[in-house]
Amino acid sequence: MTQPITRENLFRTVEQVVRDAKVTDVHTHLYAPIFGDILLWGFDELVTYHYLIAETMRWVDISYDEYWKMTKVEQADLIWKTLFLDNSPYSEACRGVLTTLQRLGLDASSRDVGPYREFFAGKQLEDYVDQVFDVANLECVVMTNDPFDPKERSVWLEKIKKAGEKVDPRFRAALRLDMLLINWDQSWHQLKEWGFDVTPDLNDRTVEEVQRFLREWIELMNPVYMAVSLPYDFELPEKSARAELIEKCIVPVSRETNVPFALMVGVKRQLNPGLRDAGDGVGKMNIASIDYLCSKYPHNKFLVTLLARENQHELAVLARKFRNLMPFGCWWFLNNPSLIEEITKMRLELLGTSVILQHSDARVLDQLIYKWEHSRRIITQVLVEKYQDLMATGWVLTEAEIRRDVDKLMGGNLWSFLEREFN
Ligand code: HDL
Ligand code: ZN
Repeated sequence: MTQPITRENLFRTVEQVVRDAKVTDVHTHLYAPIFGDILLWGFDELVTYHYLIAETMRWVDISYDEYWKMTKVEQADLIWKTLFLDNSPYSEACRGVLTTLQRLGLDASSRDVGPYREFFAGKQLEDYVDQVFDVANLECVVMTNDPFDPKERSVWLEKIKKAGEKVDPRFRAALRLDMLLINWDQSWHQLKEWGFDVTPDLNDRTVEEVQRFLREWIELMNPVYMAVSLPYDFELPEKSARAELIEKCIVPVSRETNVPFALMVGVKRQLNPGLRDAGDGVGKMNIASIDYLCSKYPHNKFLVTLLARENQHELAVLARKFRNLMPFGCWWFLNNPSLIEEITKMRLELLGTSVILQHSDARVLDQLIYKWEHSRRIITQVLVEKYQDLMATGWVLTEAEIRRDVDKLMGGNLWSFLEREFN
């Protein structure tokens, strides 16, 4: 499609360009098939996604323990009946299951889970990964890799490091450091057991050894970034092990290795422990902590996503002040059409094309299909509105320019951010 862009063909052009854009999904909880059964996929995993557990437990009177004692199929049957049959499934997480089934060619109108389960039972994982990446039109996804997770750690050390097995290049690593940063009183013991000469107080030797730990995992994982999910009351500067580890270990190693530090801030951990992964809440964070990091470390690169809607405007404004700050995604409780639209409009108006609009946060492989289908629709609508505003001034648009903009917004800005030198 090379004809000039007109008001008549604008929507069709933008829709096609956004659909054609092969996405870099900057944050997921997916794993390459080499990691085995910690890669979740299939109907029962889709339906027992922790978002749907939270929504189901609002309706049923069984205890949380009774729920957790159920088999995965029993849990899925309970959720399907409660949220899909006894109520209309228009919550974003419910709707997502149906979008995925539909895009895989299944009949969402049948409401019969039997054929859905048969469809997935017939799937061979490696082929199915190809199918999902094709339907969702993805370039690659970034995993969440935790060196303190025994199952995952053994794959990195035994299969990848020792046996030299390769990770599917469509799955890029992210070195996740929650355990190191948030549970230092336990993680230092683990580091010591692994042969790092550390003590609980962060003396010079311990700082050196934590830096060595980071370098070794960066060497092994080749991560796109180092990441941590921090609570809403996270503050920097602060007198805490967490703050010292960030400033004395992560920030220097991040700059030395050009591996950005991704801060994901705003969770209120385990408001309801009985819900397990579904038990976390949200709180407004103090943006001054991000301001502190970006201004004190102008040569470092920070990727930031915040969980509270109330933090989104100040994050976009802060990104206008600091070119070493790259906001990304509409995270978790923000990953809903009404909020994606609001946040995307605000970001385009404040940051132009210098932002990474979305990530899926997918925990189940098949979710990539619906999370990107839904986000593409909203991003298309918002972009059309912005291009219409441009055309109203007499500005002339080309399809090539729209492709250029969209590629940046749908993940290309991550790769160019990695190339930047902030001297
Ligand atoms: O910390 C995170 O990366 C969050 O995304 C949590 O994993 C959360 O439970 C989640 O899956 N949100 O979508
Ligand atoms: Zn996540």
